[in-house]
Amino acid sequence: MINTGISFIAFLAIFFTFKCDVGATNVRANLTSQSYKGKGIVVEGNNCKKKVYLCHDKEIKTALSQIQKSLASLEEKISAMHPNRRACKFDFETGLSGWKRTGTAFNNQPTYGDNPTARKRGQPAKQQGDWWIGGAENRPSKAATPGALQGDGPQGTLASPFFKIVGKRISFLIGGGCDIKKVRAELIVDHQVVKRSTGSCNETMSRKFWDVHAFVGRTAQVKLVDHSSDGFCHINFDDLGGDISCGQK
Ligand SMILES: [Ca+2]
Repeated sequence: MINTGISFIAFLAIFFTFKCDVGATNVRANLTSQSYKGKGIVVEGNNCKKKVYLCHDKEIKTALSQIQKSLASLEEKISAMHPNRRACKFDFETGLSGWKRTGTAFNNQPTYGDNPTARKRGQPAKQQGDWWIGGAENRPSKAATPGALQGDGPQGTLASPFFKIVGKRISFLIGGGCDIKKVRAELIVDHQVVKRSTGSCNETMSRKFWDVHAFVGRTAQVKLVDHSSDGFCHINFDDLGGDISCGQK
């Protein structure tokens, strides 16, 4: 979208340099709602001391039509470059959807509903939707006993499908344990762990973000790790999304 935005601005500048002929090599065009309703578009060039109104409504409509066509063409070119890629997120509302387990810690996932509240834990999951990863929970279906636990004993990992990093930020909900050496979420790029997060020793999940601008264009995956049976050693997780796309390994 950044490139699209830059192209949009560049096109706008070039168009009004030609169309409005203000004699400036670098022209900045400001589009405001007042401009649309009023006399036209305010064009302010490097050599201009004052803002001037040069375009009437018909020219504005023509300009917008050409801009829209240009953007549509640009979007088609971007799509053609990446025919199999699509924006994606992982929220567990339809199951694990390609996530792969090792060990037994995640055998009962995803968890249905706010299971901690169902057993009066006093720490609501605050999950997205109905389904989430509750590392200590044992409610893998709507029919299962509300509030049931598997506890901290089982260990294992749960790895996401591969995705492509396409922007600067990945976001997710995380909760559960707080010893990052034992329980955590990892971002893995080219078989290397490049980011890690854990909970705050509370079942309630909160939104966290990873700055991934250094990995744009790289293939990655998220792995949930539970390497301990100690107290509060489980990880809660949900709603992984942000600047990622799926469909290509
Ligand atoms: Ca969810």
